[in-house]
Amino acid sequence: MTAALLNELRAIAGDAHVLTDRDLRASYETDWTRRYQGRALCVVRPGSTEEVSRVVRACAAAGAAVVPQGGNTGLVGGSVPRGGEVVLSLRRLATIGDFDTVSGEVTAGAGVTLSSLQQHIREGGWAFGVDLASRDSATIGGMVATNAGGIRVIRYGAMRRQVLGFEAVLADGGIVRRMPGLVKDNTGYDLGQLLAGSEGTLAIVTAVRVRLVPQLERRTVALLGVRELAGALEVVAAVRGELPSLEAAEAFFPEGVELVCRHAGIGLPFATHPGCYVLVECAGRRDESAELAEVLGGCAAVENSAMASDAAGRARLWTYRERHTEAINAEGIPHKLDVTLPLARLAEFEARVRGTIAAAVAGARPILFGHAGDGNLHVNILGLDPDDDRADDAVFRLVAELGGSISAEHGVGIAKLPWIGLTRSAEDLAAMRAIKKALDPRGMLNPGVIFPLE
Ligand code: 2HG
Ligand code: ZN
Repeated sequence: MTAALLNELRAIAGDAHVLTDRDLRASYETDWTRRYQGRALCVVRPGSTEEVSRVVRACAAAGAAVVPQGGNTGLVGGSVPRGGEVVLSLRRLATIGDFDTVSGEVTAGAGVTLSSLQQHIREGGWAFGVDLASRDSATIGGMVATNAGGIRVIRYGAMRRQVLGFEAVLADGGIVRRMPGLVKDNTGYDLGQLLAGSEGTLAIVTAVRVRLVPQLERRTVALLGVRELAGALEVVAAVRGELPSLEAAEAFFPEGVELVCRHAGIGLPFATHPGCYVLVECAGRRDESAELAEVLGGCAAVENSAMASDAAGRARLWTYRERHTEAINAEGIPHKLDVTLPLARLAEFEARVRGTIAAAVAGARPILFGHAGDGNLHVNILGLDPDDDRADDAVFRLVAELGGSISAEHGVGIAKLPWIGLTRSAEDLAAMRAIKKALDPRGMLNPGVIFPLE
């Protein structure tokens, strides 16, 4: 059976695009954190939507489950096999087409990386509303499938807000196309929005039509030191209230800055650490540094500040935030808990979570950072065995107690399966299961993600 399926996949995608060799499979079988890995039956790399459809049909006929994969930058184990599935890589669907410079819309194949989309639309004077540190590898299809957020959500929303049209392959191989999509279209259910955040469990996104945003060249970044997160939130609220050009509002702490400085070989931003760092970026058609400086001048919480409007200076300040993930990974294999809280409870969460982790596992090393404007913190924990979930459990329970969600922008994957019931009711889960059953009755698409294996 396996040999017959492999031959069929070769006939569809070509010999060179069915990888069975262990070394060739390896990078598709381990996720970015290295915490999640599994063996694939093979990796297949179809070159068109029709080929994706034929691959899915062939797998369905052979009873082989499919794990769709984009840039494999996911952090919750949702893009790698659990054992014996066919990994369907969408990276070859990398065509960018039909760029409408009047309406500000473009069509991207699922395998287009974020950075290549950004470069492509730049010349037409447009930008993309979602940006994130893994831009060189993360793909548009994967970003829709996970409803990725990133650093500009405060202004433009997460991935689902960018989607106007989509094309996807269903579990039986059928193709649904709503292309190019319309800004207004209330003809029944919005399947594109349903697929955003479905993590490859309902259908395989093969292309999307996305809305673009104006390219705003005049940018100012301010890195500030405040005593504690509550002060950072005051600063963000003040800037948000005064300057609609606010595009990013990030928070991080000395523990992470220490790691970044060591890893990147750079000095501390200020002579001594403040209790909490906050980075804000404003972007517009004209320079707004004076306005930003005035708002910040009125914020009593600000103890240190550095501002930059030139590209090199802005990049230097962003380094302290953007290099957290890689600096942490260089230290060991972290547990990554991407959580979100009501803004009003975020400071309380931050004040309690380190103690919660220490009480759960002595010696665990938490590093917190995230998108302060969205109530989203990335609680990274080093010093834990991959399978030791005592700290994860304690953190998720605290999140639930404070009215938050166990996944903000990274998804459920397999990492958060045991805790989904903490922040979703039984009725809610039953409705989600009914949708899964309706679209993928045999459970062939990314089994074990969001819902446990049956
Ligand atoms: C970020 O905000 C990403 O940089 C990754 O969401 C977060 O590494 C993480 O935990
Ligand atoms: Zn993030």
